[in-house]
Amino acid sequence: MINKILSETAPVYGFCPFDQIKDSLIDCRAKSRIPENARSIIVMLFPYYLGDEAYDGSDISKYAVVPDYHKTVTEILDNASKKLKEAFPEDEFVVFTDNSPIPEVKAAISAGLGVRGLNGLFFNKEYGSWVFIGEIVTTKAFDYIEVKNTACFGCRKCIEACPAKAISENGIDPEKCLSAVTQKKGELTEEQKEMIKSSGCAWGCDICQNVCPMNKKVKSEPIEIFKNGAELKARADSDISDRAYSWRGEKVIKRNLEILYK
Ligand code: B12
Ligand code: SF4
Ligand code: SF4
Repeated sequence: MINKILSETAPVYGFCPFDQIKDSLIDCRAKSRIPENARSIIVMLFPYYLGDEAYDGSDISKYAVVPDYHKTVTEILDNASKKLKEAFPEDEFVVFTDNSPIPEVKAAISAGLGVRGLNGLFFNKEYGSWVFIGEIVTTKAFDYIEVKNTACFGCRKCIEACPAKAISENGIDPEKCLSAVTQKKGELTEEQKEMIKSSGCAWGCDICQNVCPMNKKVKSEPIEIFKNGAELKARADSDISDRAYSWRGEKVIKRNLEILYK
């Protein structure tokens, strides 16, 4: 029963014991939603890669081309959690994605779904890093698998290609990362503006993923909801509420577009 519900929800999923994550929870408001006596995290992957040709002429990163995953993935997870609650009324099932106290890269690795790259991201064997991670934290226990090797093969291509020099052997410096720069409010430095301009990307940054050998020959089989509604170019002229760049407000994406095109 549980596998039927989960396989209808995401093409890849696994179970991580909550105990393995409980000491590295991210401090955020969503933390209070974690159920008391949480025992497991059901980690699910939502592929969004549309194939390289699909991005010709795009001016935003791949994750922002598809409809905002915060909404779409949350809806999918809410639906699954309702079904799980019906099947197991005595248990709790709480849904998170991105805005989550769960360090999702770590949880996906602990669930045996893939490895961590030097660029800090999670890579699955079939889909590469082009997956959103979503999870259901539950009071239910599962059979867990033991996870051994979690590292990428360290070719350093991501370190060399990073325009912000944000990646080192110790992980990424979130302050320097261009993806974070594109999300910053207010005035940017000349150096930051130059970085956006030369990347050609008005929102996010895909450089350390584009160069990674683990992303070669991966499946371009996005989940159903991402097959429609792709928008290659950012816009700030109409309702952007279904776009991943909307959460910082219209001013930020407008500023970035001006940097790119003026
Ligand atoms: C904050 C955040 C950002 C910030 C900061 C990123 C960061 N790595 O700190 C910014 C805005 C820069 C960002 C950018 C991006 N993000 Co982001 N982000 C998050 C968020 C909300 C929290 C990450 C976090 O703070 N984790 C906690 C820290 C402590 O974990 P950590 O950095 O991995 O640190 C661990 C390890 O590095 C390790 N560690 C730390 N130091 C050291 C040192 C050594 C020596 C060793 C061995 C280990 C080690 O221990 C830490 C604890 O486990 C997650 C969602 C979530 N809830 O997890 C999404 C998430 C990681 N982001 C995501 C995405 C898609 C992106 C972008 C690709 C978007 C884009 N195209 O622009 C970029 C990629 C940038 C990059 N290379 O990481 C996805 C990643 C999916 C995947 N396949 O991995 C996530 C999981 C969201 C989701 N639900 O899908 N992000
Ligand atoms: S580019 Fe090389 S070092 Fe960087 S994440 Fe990919 S395999 Fe690891
Ligand atoms: S997302 Fe871009 S700026 Fe950030 S670490 Fe990767 S290559 Fe560097």
